[in-house]
Amino acid sequence: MPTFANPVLAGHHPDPSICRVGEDYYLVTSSFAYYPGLPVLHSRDLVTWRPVGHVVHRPSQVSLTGLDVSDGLWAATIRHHEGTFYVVVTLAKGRQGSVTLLCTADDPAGPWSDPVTLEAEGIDPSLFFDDDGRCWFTACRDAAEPAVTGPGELWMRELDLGTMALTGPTHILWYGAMRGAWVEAPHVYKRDGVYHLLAAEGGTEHHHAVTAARAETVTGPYTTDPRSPLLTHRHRGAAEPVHNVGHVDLVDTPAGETWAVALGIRPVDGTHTLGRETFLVPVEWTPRGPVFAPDTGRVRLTERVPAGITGRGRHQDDTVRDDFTTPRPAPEWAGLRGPVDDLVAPHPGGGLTIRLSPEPLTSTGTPAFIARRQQHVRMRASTRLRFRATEPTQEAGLTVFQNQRQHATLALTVDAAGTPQVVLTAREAGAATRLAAVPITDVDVVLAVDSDESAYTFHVQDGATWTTLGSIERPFFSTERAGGFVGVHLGLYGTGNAGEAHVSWFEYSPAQP
Ligand code: 6LW
Repeated sequence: MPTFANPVLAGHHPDPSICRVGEDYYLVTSSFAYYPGLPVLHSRDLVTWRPVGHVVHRPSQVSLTGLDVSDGLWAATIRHHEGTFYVVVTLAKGRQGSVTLLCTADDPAGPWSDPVTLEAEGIDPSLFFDDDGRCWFTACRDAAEPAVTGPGELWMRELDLGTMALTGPTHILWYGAMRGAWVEAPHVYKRDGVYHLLAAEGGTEHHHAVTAARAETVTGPYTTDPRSPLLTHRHRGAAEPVHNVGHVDLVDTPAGETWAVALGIRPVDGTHTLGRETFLVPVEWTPRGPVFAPDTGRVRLTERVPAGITGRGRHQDDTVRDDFTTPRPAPEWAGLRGPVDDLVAPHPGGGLTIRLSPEPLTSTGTPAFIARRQQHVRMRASTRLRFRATEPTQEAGLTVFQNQRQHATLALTVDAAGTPQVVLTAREAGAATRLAAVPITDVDVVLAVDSDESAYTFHVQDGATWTTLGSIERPFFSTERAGGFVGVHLGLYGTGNAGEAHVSWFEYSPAQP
């Protein structure tokens, strides 16, 4: 039987939401303070995905300035109805929902509309289009009476598609199956005349789980599916390769199957650095409701392919070399909190120019920085960089970036006497530790970082000579250590009052297992 490898979207791709139009699948994931925001990916087979655009691609749509990397755009839902794509999303501040936004587009590659602000509290908004054309908005929020109902509640209001505003009464749908934990990530589906409400409970960490309720009428009353949780790895031991499974969205295929996209992580010795990733899980509808992974009850690293497609390798396991020959960096690259077009721009002759900015990586502004996800624990990221600093405050280089408080830099700069050098620095919670500095003879060098299960190791090639500056243990960059919701990114950056750095190429190379 042909198989595919999970996760189908490796590295930081949390909170997946999916819809299908004909033979085309579209998926969005959370992007937090990265900009452009809310990547939209396209697939014909559910296994191989290609980025096609972003929902947030103009700074006038959303301001992310001042936000922690793990705030910003959380847990969007994408739906298609009568020729229009709809995305609802939370803008989070201080780890709480602040505003709920709705954007629309005729083409999921964009352009997307300016957002409409919905009068909705809480997080994890979703839309359900019923057979009669009415649209129902759901989200989760703090429960009014947590001592009675548990901490969270799922609620619903109608969305008037003419005025793009919520209308009519608020319906409280459900408090979850487990009650002890917040209930979130609601999505409603209709099957054989029954409304199925799926949710996530237990939090996005080890206790994450998919639970369900059902109703005869869209607004309820909803009764708990007694099989809940329907999908979880909370009961699995440390040897289980995939953990934190939950936050699903369902899609029906033209071949008559149903599949779920789910969030999960791949920890190594109890910590994870790649972030929350997107896995694909088969679903079978039974009279009792959806059954996830009917053969095993588990999200597996190797799964049978959806009916109607042939097995294939993941192109995300290929080496990617970027010479920056397109007018803009490829959609895999993102900056922080706003456009960096003025700061980081492909050079007409190829390569990338980084105009140094005084905004440091430690700020909550928009530094001269672009990054792509780390998608494999074992990999090498390398870049050829030319930069002549005139003072030690000017630096350009490669960064292993978890967030503005937790990252490492391998920087080309000068010492106080003006001698070019490469410096390795680790930053954690505001404290910078200079781990190594090596003088170099040429200001055109290759900077490289290798990672594996134990560490990230940093190197420079100066002329024909490779020098290893040092290693930082892998858990330093983990979510367990740094907190938050994002995975490690590999970035190119330049900090300082003046100067330009030139990147000839960047290469990301997964090590073959
Ligand atoms: C997301 C929510 C969650 O909105 O984390 O804990 C939030 N669970 O479902 C950010 O990804």
